[in-house]
Amino acid sequence: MKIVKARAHTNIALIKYWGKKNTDIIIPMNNSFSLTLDHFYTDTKVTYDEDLKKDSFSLNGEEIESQNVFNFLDYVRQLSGKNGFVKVESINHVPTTAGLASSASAYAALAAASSRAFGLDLSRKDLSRLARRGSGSATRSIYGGFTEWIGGDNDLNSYAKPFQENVEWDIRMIAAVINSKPKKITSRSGMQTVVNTSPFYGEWVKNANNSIPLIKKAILDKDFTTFGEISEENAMKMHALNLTAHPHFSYFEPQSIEIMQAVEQLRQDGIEAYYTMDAGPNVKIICEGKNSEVIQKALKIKFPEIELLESKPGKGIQFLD
Ligand code: FM0
Repeated sequence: MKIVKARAHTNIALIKYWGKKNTDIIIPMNNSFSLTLDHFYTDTKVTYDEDLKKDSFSLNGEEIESQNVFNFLDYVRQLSGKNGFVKVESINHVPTTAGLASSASAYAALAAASSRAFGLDLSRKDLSRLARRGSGSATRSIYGGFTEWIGGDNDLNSYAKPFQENVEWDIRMIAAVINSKPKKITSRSGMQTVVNTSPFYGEWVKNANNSIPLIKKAILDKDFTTFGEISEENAMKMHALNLTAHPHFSYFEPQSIEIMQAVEQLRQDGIEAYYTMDAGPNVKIICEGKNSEVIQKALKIKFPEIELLESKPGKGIQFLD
């Protein structure tokens, strides 16, 4: 019997991954770039036990029959050359109301804990390749701080690379949690619809790839204006793409737009803040630590009902005792 526990944090993409060239092993169309966050994480315990008759998976104490998780475990078993089964117990420390993507931290933690439980000792690069097969964004959650996913074109050359693991810059991300129940289009299906039908998809790929050296330079220069503008513009391009798909769709809710406008107003008032959005209605605000409080106060006055969750840069994968 072998028990391994691992913790992985979520990440927020500043240059988004939005489309695959290989949907089986998850090879993305473009490189992406993210910041790992400290506030949201998944702890996963994997028990390898020769006496188990099949794999099992529980999330926050509830048994879940997830074919994606079981397929992932089959792959790890095959890599390890072993025949035994595992019991997987995950706890998501992502506030349930947040509606934030948790597949990134989930598959990064599962890759780390399950591979070690099956007796494998993978490098971080190989853990990143493994996590990628569970969910694309998980590729980047192996590392802390600023991370790039080199898209590549096959299983061997598609993995994340740390750009700056220990971020010395006081960057914050404030998630503005909107309480709505919009029709859910998963990132998995949304991005594929876009790849298959948007006439502008090729331009997106070029633009996203070109933005990565620019955002890296802004980070090295600690040029927050350029950093924020590149992030915000990339997010808006991704969301614009969704409107050009067939069938077209959008993750914007009325309140998402109101919050983005409030951030623009803050900028006009001289307080620097930028926004980004993923495959859901919540708005994530990027700012420097010195402005975080005033931004949160301003948003609380305008939108007293929304929840604000602040994160700082977070760590990469950790094995727990
Ligand atoms: O994180 O189909 O990883 O780069 O969050 O599981 O590979 O859930 F804004 C969207 C993440 C997409 C951008 O997609 O998809 C990003 C997004 P999967 P994911």
